[in-house]
Amino acid sequence: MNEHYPFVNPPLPYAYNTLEPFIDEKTMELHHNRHLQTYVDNLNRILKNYPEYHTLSLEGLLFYLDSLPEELQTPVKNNAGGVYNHIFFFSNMKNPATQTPAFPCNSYINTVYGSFDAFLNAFRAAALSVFGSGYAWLVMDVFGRLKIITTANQDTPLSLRLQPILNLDVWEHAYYLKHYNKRDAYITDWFHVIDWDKVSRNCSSPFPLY
Ligand code: MN3
Repeated sequence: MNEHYPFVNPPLPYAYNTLEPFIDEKTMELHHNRHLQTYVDNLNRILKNYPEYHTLSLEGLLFYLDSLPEELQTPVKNNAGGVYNHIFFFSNMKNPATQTPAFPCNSYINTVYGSFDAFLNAFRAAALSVFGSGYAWLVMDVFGRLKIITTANQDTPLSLRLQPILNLDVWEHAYYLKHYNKRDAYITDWFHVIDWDKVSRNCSSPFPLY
């Protein structure tokens, strides 16, 4: 994730069919091999003639979005965001997965939401509330407080100075082949493949200040 230009599409940390029957093989293949690949290719094309930014990481590009030349801001937001959000999403899934968070993540969640089930309900409601394309996120602010937010398109919490802990892609391409237009059924299936071991580590990792 800390690589810089030219960016590459890292292989998934599991096979395309690993998340079956919750998320189908064809969806994972198209999502990784076509959707994410397109964002990687576009980002490299956009940055090609700006060598001064070739040492910046994905996180750096997104964190410092406002400092980039104006003509780069929207294309970098969309495409570096598309790369970051997808790699993060793919890296937080596993099957079979640990179904509950570990300490201290579970304790943070209970403090804010009362219980793990209440957290899942709140996350589901947020994911259902995204109108059109975007993501639901669990993030941590600079004071270590957890929060559920939604973002449109390929916007990222990094640009809001928030640390990503967990995200769910609710663009239709993430679920349409298997779940058609039933986002709620997709969310229920996705709950089975959240890698809570990994997410719990995200809770404890330092804020990516650049
Ligand atoms: Mn997607």
